[in-house]
Amino acid sequence: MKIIDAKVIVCSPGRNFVTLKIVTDDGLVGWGDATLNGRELSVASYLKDHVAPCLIGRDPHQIEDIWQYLYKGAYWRRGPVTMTAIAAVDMALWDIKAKVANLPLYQLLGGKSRAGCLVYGHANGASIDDTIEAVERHLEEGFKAIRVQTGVPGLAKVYGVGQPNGFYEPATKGLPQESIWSTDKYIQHMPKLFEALRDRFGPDLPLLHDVHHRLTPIEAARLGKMLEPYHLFWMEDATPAENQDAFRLIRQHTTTPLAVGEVFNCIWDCKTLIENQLIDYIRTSVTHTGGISHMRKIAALAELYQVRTGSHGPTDVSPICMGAALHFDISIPNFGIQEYMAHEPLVNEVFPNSYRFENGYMVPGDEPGHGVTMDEALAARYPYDPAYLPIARLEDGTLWNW
Ligand code: GCO
Ligand code: MG
Repeated sequence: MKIIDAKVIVCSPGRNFVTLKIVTDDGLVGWGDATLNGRELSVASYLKDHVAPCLIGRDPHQIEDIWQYLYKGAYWRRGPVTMTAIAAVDMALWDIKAKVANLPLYQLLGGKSRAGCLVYGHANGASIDDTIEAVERHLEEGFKAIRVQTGVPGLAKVYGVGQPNGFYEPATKGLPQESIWSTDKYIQHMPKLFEALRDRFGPDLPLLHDVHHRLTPIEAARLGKMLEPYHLFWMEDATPAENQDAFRLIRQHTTTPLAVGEVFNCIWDCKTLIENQLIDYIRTSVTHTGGISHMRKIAALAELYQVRTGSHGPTDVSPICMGAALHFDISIPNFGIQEYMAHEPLVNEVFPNSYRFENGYMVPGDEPGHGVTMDEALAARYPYDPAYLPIARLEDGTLWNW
């Protein structure tokens, strides 16, 4: 069998997605997600101009060899653009291999290690009361684990906190918007939120919180300590993770579990944190971290240290990523939790899929492959529309960490 076409499709059914379609001479099609929020066209070009020509004529079964060819052969290794492009190829090739085998992809990855994948939804509100209502809505929908974000008194806008209906979209159309950030105001407010949540919902509900890289190491240590009485499932991205020694400092001060890695793109980004047991959950995703092949290596390394996975699953990766992620999640021994921000109905029409949310868990479909395809004709009606994440500044105008 040979690859005869590798086509890159950019579309924007409400938000931008980059998709790779690999076609074989047997008429099989494999789909990969290559969406890098706010930098979409760089991955589209990397794939179209530099990767696709190298794929034509290759045997799609040689997944590991093609992975190594793209990683080592490029000379320039790692980085979000490269690793997202390789991920899309990897996902599409696993999709094809599973279709040839006539099996759902998880069967090729070792079969099911669990009945379903625990997911967490996003509850957020401008005030603590609004946030409590958002948590109630999630419980009614069946969620068994919930990430909570809330507005901070004195700050006009807080990233991750949406409109009155609770929905938020990370990127906005046009150039990046700017908002003002105050760490002091934030840190003083957060314990009040979690105290109110525990009062209302009791001790059992798994609650997660995302700090979005905004704190210094000692501030993160302080917040982790302040939140200990409310025993979070995790505190995510407490500091920017380029300085990984920061996690040593945070760890020395708090038992609040730590999650990091949604902006990591390869195993080398994870190695120190995992081997030194400085984190509890690794948040790399199939789309941004080299695909299923590379994610399996990261999970295997993490398994040695009782670090579990908690993959990034925002609306800014396509349903193809969610489909592939669920086959990965259900198969590995050290799965922890999967983020699940449901896509808008139109996105699910553009990317028909068979995964299901059932009583707090997600399960992949059972048809051959990863179970997600694309309606190219529908996608063509929604051309690329630039959108960007917002930017944070301190009250004195200093550009702050994202
Ligand atoms: C999360 C993330 C998102 C990101 C977004 C960036 O935990 O889901 O932090 O909110 O900011 O995916 O593209
Ligand atoms: Mg996050």
